Amino acid sequence: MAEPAGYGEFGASPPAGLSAADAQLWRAAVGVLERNWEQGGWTVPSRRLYPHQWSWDSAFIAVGWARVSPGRARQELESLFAAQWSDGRVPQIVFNPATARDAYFPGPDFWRSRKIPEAPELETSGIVQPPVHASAAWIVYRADPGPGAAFLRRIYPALCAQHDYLLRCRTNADGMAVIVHPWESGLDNSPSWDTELASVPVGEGGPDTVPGHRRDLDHVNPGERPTDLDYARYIALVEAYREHGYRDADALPTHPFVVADPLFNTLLAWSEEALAKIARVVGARPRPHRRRATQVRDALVEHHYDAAAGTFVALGRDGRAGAAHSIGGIVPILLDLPTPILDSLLRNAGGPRFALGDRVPLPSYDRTCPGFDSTRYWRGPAWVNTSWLVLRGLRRHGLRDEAAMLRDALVSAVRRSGFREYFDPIAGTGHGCTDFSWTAALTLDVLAGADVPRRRPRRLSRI
Ligand code: 2M8
Repeated sequence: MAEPAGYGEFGASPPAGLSAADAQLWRAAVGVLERNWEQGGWTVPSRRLYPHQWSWDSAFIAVGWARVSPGRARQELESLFAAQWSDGRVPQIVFNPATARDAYFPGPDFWRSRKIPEAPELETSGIVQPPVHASAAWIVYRADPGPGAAFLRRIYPALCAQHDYLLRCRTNADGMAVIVHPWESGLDNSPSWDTELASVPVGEGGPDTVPGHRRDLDHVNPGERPTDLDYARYIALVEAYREHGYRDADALPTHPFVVADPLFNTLLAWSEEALAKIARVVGARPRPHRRRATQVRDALVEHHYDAAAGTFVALGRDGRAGAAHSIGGIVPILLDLPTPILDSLLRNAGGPRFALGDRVPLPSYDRTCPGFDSTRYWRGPAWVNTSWLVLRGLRRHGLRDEAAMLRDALVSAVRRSGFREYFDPIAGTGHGCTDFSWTAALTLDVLAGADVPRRRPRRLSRI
């Protein structure tokens, strides 16, 4: 399915017009992607901490490759979709057969995908990640429309199958896609999941016993990772889902964690919008995609907007709201929203909670909340991917000044601290692993100037 690499169509040289410092940053970012590229046609998020292919990482990474080598960008996405299950799900992890089976925990022996009839030949995990892939595919196409059109024709059916799976097997009564594991959110230990996770029964060894060796702790300071109790629950949730052969119809009625998440659904709606544009290129019908994008957006606004908090919140199965003021509540700015909601999101982003305008990108969690932890993973640190999504949203709404501030914050955090996995949103220091692929990839996109608003689009006053 994948075409030859074709590396270097655009070359590693920075685009004209960058300052000397930005040009240097550009070359360094390309160097990270180069070092993390695997011969099979995809990029590891990090050589040691994440030595396999991750689903939404590949989408962000493809956006970066598109600036340097659209051939590699296309390969990145196509190699991921080569591991799509026959039911349409795109797995969170595709295990690299050339990597030691115990290099990452939980690895292929834990997931046991070979036992699942719907799973592909390559071993994978059995859960998904946020569906940002169609949006990435569109960006990749736009970078190189010539060969990009054939790429879109190849990947369009797989992208549709990915979305159909979510809408067929994972949609709740509100019309929102649900996640069955915090790992599916991409924001693994966000305080948004604390309430739902608290009721997940843990294994026989006791609440803090992880049945396996946590490889992550060999590479990163434990104070910057989820706790053992979190991991005990993560493992228990996979076991509960795996027991049902990862079949949603069987698992979901009793599954202990079923959550509708604003970030996941925003990316679903955004990607449906992208599918509408892709459909036009490949000669398919855009309207069903536009309709779905609107339906998901409307459900999000109707059921997940917390007017008192001025942000979007996750909801558990019985409607219990997760903690407000996660970055996931601001990411819906990517969509067309009623003006009062857009204004509230901006107030939140610009106020003390998220401090847009500071020298660092947006924190993953409210800086003013007692649960905020500036260095522990998704409980506070600033991540480049979520800030990039907000940046795209600011650009969509023509918010030039805010977009410029966030762009500068992103670039200066990386310039100061390197291509780290995440950053302390107050001190600006880098944390987690080094040479992290999506940090490098999205820095390339930002440096290339995609954040400059081109037009002032219509704002919806009501839906
Ligand atoms: C992190 O998640 C993985 C599990 O998927 C882990 O902690 O081992 C998250 O940051 C996730 O969003 C990301 O896709 C993954 C790989 O970068 O790492």
